Amino acid sequence: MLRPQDTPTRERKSLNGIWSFRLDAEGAGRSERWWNAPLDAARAMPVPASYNDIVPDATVHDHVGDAWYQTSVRVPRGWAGQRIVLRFDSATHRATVWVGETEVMSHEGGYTPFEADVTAFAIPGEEIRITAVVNNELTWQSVPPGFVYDTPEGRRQQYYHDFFNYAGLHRSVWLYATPDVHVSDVTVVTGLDGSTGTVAYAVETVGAEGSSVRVRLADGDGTQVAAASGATGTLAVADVHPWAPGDGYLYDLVVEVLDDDTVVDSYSLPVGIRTVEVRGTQFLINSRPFYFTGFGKHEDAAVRGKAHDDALLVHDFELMEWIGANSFRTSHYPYAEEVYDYADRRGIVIIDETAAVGMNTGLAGGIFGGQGYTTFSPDTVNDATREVHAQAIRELVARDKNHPSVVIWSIANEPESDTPAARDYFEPLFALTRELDPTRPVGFVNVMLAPHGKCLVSQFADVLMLNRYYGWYVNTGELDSAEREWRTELEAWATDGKPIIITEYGADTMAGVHTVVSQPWSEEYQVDYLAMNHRVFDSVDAVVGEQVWNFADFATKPGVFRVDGNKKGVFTRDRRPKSAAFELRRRWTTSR
Ligand code: GCB
Repeated sequence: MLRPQDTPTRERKSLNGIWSFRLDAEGAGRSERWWNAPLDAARAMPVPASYNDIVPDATVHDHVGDAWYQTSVRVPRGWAGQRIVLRFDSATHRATVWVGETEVMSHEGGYTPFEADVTAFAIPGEEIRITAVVNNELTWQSVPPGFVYDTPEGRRQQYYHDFFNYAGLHRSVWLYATPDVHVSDVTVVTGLDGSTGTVAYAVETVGAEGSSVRVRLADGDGTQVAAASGATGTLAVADVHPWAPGDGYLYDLVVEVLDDDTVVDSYSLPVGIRTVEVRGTQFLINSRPFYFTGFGKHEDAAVRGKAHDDALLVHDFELMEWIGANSFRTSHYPYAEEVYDYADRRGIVIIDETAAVGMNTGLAGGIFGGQGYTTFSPDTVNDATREVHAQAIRELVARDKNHPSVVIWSIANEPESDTPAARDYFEPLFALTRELDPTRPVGFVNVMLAPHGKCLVSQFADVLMLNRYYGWYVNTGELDSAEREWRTELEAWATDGKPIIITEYGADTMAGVHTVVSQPWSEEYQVDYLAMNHRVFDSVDAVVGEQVWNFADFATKPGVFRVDGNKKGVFTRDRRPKSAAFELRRRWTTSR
């Protein structure tokens, strides 16, 4: 799905700002048709933002159910005769939207965009009321899964992932206009052949019968380097400047629909020309071995929760550059599109993940309250869940397929993967992902409970991605035995002959806690823990990357294992460095 743009033929209007907002735990709004009038008893709510931390009130913070958002906007009068589209960059975890009294769309899944043609209701020059009901309930058929249960004190929600279930309108909302005849999708696949780059393109259009398509590729200085006619084709770029890690060089592909010589629609796509390949145990970008350094991150910050924020985006990328990180994983859901655009420009490499996290009741078992559920069963994660998961993969690939920064699709984080049911669940999802995008390696993130020899899902992956906590959740405080056991397991994985990326290793650390004898939770222990891991990685050739868990401390639900959230950050939640930051910087900025 193409992002809204301002081009010679297109215009967009941001609907960000302060909206009216009302919680609806009883679900009365749907039967009382709250969209039909200005929201009663509404309070102010910023968009984009998670609503949870905006108001100092537990009923907002811990709300389970519907939440209503409403705003009014005047449709630009210059849009007469245009096709007008209403687009939500995300609504977590699902939403239904009305324009005036008409329902225009519903969407399942909290981290990908959705839109509707609202031309019929959006009269240029007139005001329209936009109402969205956003629901944050997790079920066994949502991605991520969870369940809601009743208590005498009200409804509660249980989920198996380790971050707070922030909800609301986390990203921008747009009204935009395109011509009736318009470009509806563009796909590019790039290649390198010596000093020549190739850009295979495919353009989809709507209403363009009798029109023609023209594409023009310009370099970073705006000089045209290639052009072609037709909806599909391949452009050749002599003396190509490839996109590469640390060198986010982008060309600009302008796609035009022409009626004779008149440009009817115009869309512009940044294109980075690069290749990605798995060869043996190597991960190659532009045919050169690439070693991932960086983090698993979260979209998470004080007050705004999971909302996209340009200031944090740029700050985080500056910190990543400072520390020598060349990559990150969008743990554990697709991030805002602004993040990928910026990663393209900065030459930062992304492992792009779906929101399929916490599909593992074993992880939350025992004292965490797994409550005896089996992960895969007709009553829990089942065929219907898999269809929702498949749709999440389709939407992820459709949204992010053109980003040079995205080099791996991660279809799940730490699902149960040591049972035949898990194998049967995942095999078709790997096939689907490869069918949607044959150009990028596909993987999933393996959990410690499914070590080498037990995991039945890693056989389908191009790249092995492992989360391991030797020295933290096991061998706690005992880095010597942790090192020995970790090395033994990693050497076993290396026999699979695939590249291995350690997608998580980390130790909770309270900033400011220091111990002379290195102890868990101290800054010294985090440093020693990372150093131990690095000795293990450096002794196994198949390891092609290390991403520390986590870039920064982040919010979780309360729990006896969490002190004001997860403290495995190398930076605090407000981005102050712990001692480990300086150690990582030493390792990652000295050339390997
Ligand atoms: C994991 C999960 C991550 C958690 C982390 C932890 O394995 O993938 O979401 O936050 O462990 O800190 O326990």
